[in-house]
Amino acid sequence: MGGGVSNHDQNGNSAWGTYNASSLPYYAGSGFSRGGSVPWGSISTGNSNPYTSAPRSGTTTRTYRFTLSECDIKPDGVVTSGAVCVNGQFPGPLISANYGDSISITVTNNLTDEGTSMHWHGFLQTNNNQNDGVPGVTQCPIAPGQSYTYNFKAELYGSSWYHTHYSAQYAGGAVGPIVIYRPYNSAYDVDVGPVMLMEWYRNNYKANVKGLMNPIAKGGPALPTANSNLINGKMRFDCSQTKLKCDTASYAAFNFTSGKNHRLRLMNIGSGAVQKFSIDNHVMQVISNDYMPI
Ligand SMILES: [Cu+2]
Repeated sequence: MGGGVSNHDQNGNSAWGTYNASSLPYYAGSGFSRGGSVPWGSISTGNSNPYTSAPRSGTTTRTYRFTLSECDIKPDGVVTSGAVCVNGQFPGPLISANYGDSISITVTNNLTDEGTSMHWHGFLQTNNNQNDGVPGVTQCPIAPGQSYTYNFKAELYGSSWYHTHYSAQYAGGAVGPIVIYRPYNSAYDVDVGPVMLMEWYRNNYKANVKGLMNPIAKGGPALPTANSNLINGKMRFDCSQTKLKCDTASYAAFNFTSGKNHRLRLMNIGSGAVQKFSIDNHVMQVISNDYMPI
């Protein structure tokens, strides 16, 4: 049993799950107005096919730089080893764009002993396989010390996430949210932003992968058991239940305003677990699923 853990020790440079995480705007950039001129023009969920109607010209390129490296974090207050962070953050920074924008992301691999690649979950990458981020299939891994720039279009809209696609690096923390602003099919007052759910393993992801790859002759795959379930990278483990070094961690916190209608962008950023989500005494309405308005 120890003292409280600082936000930096718990999640590196990430502000997700703290009151410092600001709510999201209605669109990326300036020069627009809600209910007036919007980046996607006259496209609405009622008059368009989300798969084919992305604006084709006059859009902006959103540029990001990601560096992957090992990091010292304690998402649930218990010491871990071999975690991987994007820009020193867990969860990683937000990628956001307007529907139809171009996105350019340079990924630098600062790991010392593994390749990497980054996958943009849910995008179709039409005629753009080489930017899908699957090592051994659509690209060679990015070698340690090297960079690769991904270019793709925000061809769908809604909420999703990105993750490394090499080994199980993403079970160790190399994940983050994607938000593509879009025509809305339901009114809301406040965009609370990503609510990222993820199971967390005390064991290094390398040890878990080794267990999963165990040959049948040697007893077969050993399924790892998660130790905590995180919301925006945070949970408080009961320190009386472990002999490992453990400090009192913070729960995820969100800003809500009484009487307002809030949009939550739920993401399962875990590597294995199915998640259930509800809020006591509140009703939720599903308005979108996997980049598809409902
Ligand atoms: Cu994915």
